[in-house]
Amino acid sequence: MAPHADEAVSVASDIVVPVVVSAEKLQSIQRAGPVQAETTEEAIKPAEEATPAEDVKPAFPPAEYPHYLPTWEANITPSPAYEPFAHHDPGLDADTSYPDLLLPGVKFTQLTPTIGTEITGLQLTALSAAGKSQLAHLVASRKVVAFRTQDFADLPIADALDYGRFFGPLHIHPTSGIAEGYPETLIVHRGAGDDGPDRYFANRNSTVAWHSDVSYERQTPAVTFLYALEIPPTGGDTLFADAVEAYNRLSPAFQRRLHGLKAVHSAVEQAAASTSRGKGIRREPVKTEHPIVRTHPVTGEKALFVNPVFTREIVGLKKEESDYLLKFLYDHIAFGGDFQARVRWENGTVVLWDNRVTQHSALIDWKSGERRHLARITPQGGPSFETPFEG
Ligand SMILES: O=C(O)CCC(=O)C(=O)O
Ligand SMILES: [Fe+2]
Repeated sequence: MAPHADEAVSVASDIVVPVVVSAEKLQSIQRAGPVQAETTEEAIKPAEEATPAEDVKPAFPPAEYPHYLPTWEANITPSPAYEPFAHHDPGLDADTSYPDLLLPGVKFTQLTPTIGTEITGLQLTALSAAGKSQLAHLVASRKVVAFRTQDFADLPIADALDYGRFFGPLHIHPTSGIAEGYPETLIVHRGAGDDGPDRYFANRNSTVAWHSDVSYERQTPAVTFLYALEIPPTGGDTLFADAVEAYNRLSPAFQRRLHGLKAVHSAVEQAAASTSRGKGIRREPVKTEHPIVRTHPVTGEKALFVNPVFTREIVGLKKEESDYLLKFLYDHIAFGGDFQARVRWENGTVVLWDNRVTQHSALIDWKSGERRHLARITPQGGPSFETPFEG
């Protein structure tokens, strides 16, 4: 499945630039499949474009949230991989009638039957601890929830991070751009006037890259926050797939076969891609085995947990068998328009998804040159686990 191109092409959530690497380096980073890096700014943005000053192009206004522009630390020394840690999912404590969410004036709109809810009339920043626990349960159940007209982006960054910490210890991305001084942020940014898509589409057909964030970690992200800072008038929606419904659509015979299988997820290629662009890494890359059918700790639902960005192989199968089965599962999720939701961003939108039971993809589909700028906060959950096939 690995492409045999002259370039390693990385897709980011916000901008796309082909990255030319040596054939030798290519071999070391190209086992992954069509997309080498997670959809993060650092994956494609040339280093010289990373500074706020150069981000201001004459025809476009400066960033509205300059303190959130992406930066990279100079000369970082990688920390050791994360050690295991205890995690109590706040969704376990929730009153599932959602009394703190379903308040007068609050409107819930279901985007599709199984995945996606849009909420208006409720400020996230007004929620008590009980409300946040209900939120964790709601996000696990509905998979992705979009809150409109929020004041979250205007909080001091330290306060936004404290909010996220309620849901789990915050992940520090090994390679992404961060808001200066805040390594627990991940910045998604396509600069104003950037022509990256034109260069990318010269060689590729689509920017779609389904993934679950940093699925190579032993304790992968749980409820994840992405909030709009500046959004183009049209374009740059985000696709989400319901990995529980993807599992449920399979025949019992196929489900049974998947149970007990584990797949390897790898950070190695993402780290190599960052190093090849002259940027350091914040943590040593890891490889982790996760069950292919993963049970959610709060809802008990089973989800398919393999993705083409980070999953490499199925443990115990020969290469052709593993490639064949993984390709089927990737295609099944990618083609599942009848278990996907598409979130349209607006200024003030905050989107929460549960990375254990969903996959998502950025879309780089606008060529008008407007800036697209978002920030992610990534609470981590407990280790993955599987519960037996029930028939
Ligand atoms: O830019 C987007 O729409 C999504 C980016 C992404 O994959 C992420 O923030 O995890
Ligand atoms: Fe992502």
